[in-house]
Amino acid sequence: SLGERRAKAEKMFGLMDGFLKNDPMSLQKDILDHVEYTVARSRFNFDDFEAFQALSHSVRDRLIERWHDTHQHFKKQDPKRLYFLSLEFLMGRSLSNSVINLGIRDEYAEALSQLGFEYEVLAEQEGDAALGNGGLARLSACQMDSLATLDYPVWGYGLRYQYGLFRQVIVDGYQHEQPDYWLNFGNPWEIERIQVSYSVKFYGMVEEKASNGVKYKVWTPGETVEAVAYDNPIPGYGTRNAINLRLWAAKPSGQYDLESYNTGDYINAIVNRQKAETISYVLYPDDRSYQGKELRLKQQYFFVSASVQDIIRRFKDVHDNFDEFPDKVAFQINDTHPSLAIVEVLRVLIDEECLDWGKAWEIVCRAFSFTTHTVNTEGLEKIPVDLLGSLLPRHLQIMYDINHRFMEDLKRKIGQDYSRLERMSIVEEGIVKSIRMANLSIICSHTVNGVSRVHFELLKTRLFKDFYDLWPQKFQYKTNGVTQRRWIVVSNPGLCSLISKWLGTEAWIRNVDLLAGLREHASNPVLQQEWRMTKTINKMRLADYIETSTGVKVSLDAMFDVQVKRIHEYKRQLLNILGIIYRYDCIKNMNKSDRKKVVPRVCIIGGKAAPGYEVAKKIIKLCHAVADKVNNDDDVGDLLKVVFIPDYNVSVAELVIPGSDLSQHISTVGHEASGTGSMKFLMNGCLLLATADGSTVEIIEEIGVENMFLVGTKLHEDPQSGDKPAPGVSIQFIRVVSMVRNGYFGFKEYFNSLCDSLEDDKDFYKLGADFSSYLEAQAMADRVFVNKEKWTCMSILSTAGSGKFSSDRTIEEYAKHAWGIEPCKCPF
Ligand code: H2P
Repeated sequence: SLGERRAKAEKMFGLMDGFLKNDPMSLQKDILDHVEYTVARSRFNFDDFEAFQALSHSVRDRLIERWHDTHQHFKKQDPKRLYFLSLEFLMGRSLSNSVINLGIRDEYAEALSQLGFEYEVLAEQEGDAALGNGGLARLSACQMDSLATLDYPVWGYGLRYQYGLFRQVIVDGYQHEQPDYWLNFGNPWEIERIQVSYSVKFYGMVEEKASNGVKYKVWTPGETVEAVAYDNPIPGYGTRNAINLRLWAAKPSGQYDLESYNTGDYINAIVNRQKAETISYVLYPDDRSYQGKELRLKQQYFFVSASVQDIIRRFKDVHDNFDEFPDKVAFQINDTHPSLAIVEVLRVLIDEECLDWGKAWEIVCRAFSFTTHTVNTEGLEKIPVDLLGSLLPRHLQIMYDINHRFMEDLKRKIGQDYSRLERMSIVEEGIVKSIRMANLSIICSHTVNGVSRVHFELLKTRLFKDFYDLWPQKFQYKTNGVTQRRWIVVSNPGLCSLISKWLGTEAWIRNVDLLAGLREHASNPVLQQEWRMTKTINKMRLADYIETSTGVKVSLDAMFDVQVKRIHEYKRQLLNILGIIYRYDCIKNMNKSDRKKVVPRVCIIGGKAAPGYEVAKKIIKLCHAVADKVNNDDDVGDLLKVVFIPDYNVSVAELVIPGSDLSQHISTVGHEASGTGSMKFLMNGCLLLATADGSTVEIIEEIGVENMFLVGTKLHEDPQSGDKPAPGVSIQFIRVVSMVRNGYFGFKEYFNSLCDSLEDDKDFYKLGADFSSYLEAQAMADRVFVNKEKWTCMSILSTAGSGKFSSDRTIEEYAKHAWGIEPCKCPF
């Protein structure tokens, strides 16, 4: 019985050492044990990488203790749990984050130094877990940190890609993609759970059967693949709670196809089975065009099916009917990528658990909450009906059933408004008949969330207007946030201690609103001095990195002006580069004495272009072409340097963000759903040069427009003012574009199409219209930068005003207004 097993376990616990100890002596012993037994190197002879491995295993042991206790506690309490489904998690490195959240960083640093190793050097050995593309994926990672810290009973679910986001290599200024086989050197942070596996079915056919006059559907699959769980403990900060991120890997199914083995083609039979593993091989490096890709759809269903089986199994462990399901289970779907989960739960409830449609439908509608991260209709996922019908025949039937009922209901409400009915239908007719995943998600979820207030307005008035008019109560927004643990405590230790010193407490690490307490000291010359000193140290770190990664030497006196994010036309890295050309041209045309007045700049750009996105790749090349010219021009020297940091990822961000003075977030108004990079810079006291787009509008409200450099549309104007006719294009704009066009930076032919796209009527992202205002904002930044007191004050006020943009706040809002979950804190 359970009681007996418990008593036995208690007794066995006495045989263990009890919980692991965290004094430096015990940590040393532990690290050496792992060197000897886990890494299997001699304790007399191991290098930095092996020391890092042993160190990670030692930290992992401590994580596992908390993680077990947390799950034991959740089991006992049986609270309503949240299941966070996302196809992307951009976790970055785990070591530093773990030791900080566990509260044992200093102890480890001391233990290592006694062994003759330096903690920072070992931490640098770790590669990034890059299982995602950009903002959406990093948001999931930040939210997991907050969920753990705030003690919520949560499970994250995703895919364990063998190849993460490609590595970006720059050759002659062009981007090349190389595979990121991140598991090559092992992954100490995951726990392989070979016994936790589920069969996932694909293809085949559906038959209708009847028993005792009741009709039911039977799906006989054509292919079965096994999903095996890999668990990744996520520790909270200042709590014993550690939650689980369960990632699925595909393995060939154990159900043998006797036929092919018996025909004697043993080798081929094995090779074919092995193909199953390809499902979880590779992350799609593009968030624009999954449309119609069979493998992508397979990935989606594979991850969803395994997760749903796991979740229902856990529920059934303690409940013998589904009445309480929506009171115990909340699903969060991160964009439409996991939205097949809705249909899968319906299918399991109806076909396997034999619930009737009405009951199953009610359960589903109470369980799912959906967040969209998109602004454009074109960005919404559609799956061709043919593809769905062949891969998931039963699911397609269920989607048609949902749609039929929805359409009938809608007709009763709105009458015969066929064009509206057509727009709201799950099924899109047309050359390629498709399923609209967003419509499906909205219809079946209790909450539809935007990621900033401006995004919410766009959802209501444009993207999902028809649905908003029907169900206004479903629509909400929770402005995105980022975790201050990763983005200040881990990545900017200098600033972290400075803040704690001036606030007299470390409590802000859990309650970030306390940062507002810095406001009263913003003009204090002592704090200002210390603040600048911290920045300089971070700039030194960054300057070293720039030199090793690009060969360019930069001056610490220059303003470090940074734009790092995925390369995309709407994010307008091109506007930045044209601004740099303008600056260069001005310097060239100045006499010597005027040059003395120029505020020196280092313009830093970083980010990856999706492999098939030609325009984005040209933008990267242009950046390099301009850098080549500028950096080798003796007239310019340290007044202007341009660097493109290759292979931008989370750990590079941890270095770049604390070391920047100014950061750019200049998307065309109405195009960025939220933006989260800006929040990380803000927390680190970097001034923003930004358009009033996405969450920047809310940042301005928090810090005041006078504490940043606004580009373009003013706050009081409608975010949709992007629709107004563009103001005239300036002479400066015409000049810089013609410099590129005429081959001033070389590669004339190659850049031709970029220049064409900037002509009046083709300038979709309004670079021409915003150029003058952009230059004004840049000039203003120069003027303020020379006034050190003013700049530092604005910088302190940026950090002080960043409290709202913690993912802790976002998660509290979701918990209260979307998921209905309560904290479940594991006793210490
Ligand atoms: C996306 C949006 C951002 C948003 C983020 C998280 C898809 O990320 O475009 O505006 O902040 O999701 O909600 P990104 O472009 O950075 O990859």
